[in-house]
Amino acid sequence: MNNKTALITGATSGIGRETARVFAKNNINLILCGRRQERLDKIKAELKSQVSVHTLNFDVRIREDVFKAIGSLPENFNKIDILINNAGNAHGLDPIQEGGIDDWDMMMDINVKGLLYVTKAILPQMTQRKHGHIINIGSTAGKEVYPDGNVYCASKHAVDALNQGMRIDLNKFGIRVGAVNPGMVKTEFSNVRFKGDDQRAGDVYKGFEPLMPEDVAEIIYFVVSRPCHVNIADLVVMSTAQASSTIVNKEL
Ligand code: NDP
Ligand code: 8X3
Repeated sequence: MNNKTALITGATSGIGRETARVFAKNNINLILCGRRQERLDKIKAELKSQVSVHTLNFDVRIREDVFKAIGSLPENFNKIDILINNAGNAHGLDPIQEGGIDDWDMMMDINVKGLLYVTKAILPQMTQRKHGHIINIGSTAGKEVYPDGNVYCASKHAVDALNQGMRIDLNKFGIRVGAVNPGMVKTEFSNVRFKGDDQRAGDVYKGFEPLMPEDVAEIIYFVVSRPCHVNIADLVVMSTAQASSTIVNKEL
């Protein structure tokens, strides 16, 4: 994987940050994106002795900022081989009749439109070079719908559809497109979903062994390190204790 460059959105936490660490260990140069500058600085300081690291601070919801940030990449970072569309989150867990419209806007704007903006900004150099690998981080919530998950599940079903659509449209350029769809992973995901109610967030992962972000990062590296003729198109991974969005064995 020497001399490859990956851009990871949502690299300041959870799955994105662990993916950055695993990629660095495997000599993949990094463009790390997020909104929390102090976290970007910290992860850059941690990894820069292993690989070249560039950070970009932008909100994936703000179209102009996405294009400006990606357009600002210096020469040595502007050929992106791997795009990890990871930035995303859930806001709230409410029945549809009680859901907050601001929460809905955030999920659709970040998980769907943000992913599209970043992809659109990066694709020209991939299509021109007829080269690239895009990994869309979906979710088991993009494969099934669970009670009160309505809009988050819709946003991840949209990622599932876009993953298929991108793969079809980019096929003629030889660009690989695939999704990694995790079940429950212990990250800041639930802290964000429950708006800083850390007790409620912690309870989500109590009584069973959930996936850790490292587990997903290792899988993402496996996917991107396959030979060029191999494209893992769609991968679902859950902890052993989890059988579906709502069935979790707490007696293992
Ligand atoms: P975290 O909350 O730990 O990380 C989310 C990342 O997304 C952060 O780095 C955050 O960075 C970034 N992000 C959020 N909003 C924006 C925004 N508007 N603009 C730019 N970056 C943003 O959660 P996870 O690591 O768990 O989530 C990563 C992905 O994995 C998401 O797409 C999530 O839906 C998906 N996923 C998570 C699962 C889980 O159970 N944890 C299971 C299945 C899928 P910053 O705040 O610095 O901008
Ligand atoms: C995150 C997994 O089950 O909390 O996408 O929606 S779940």
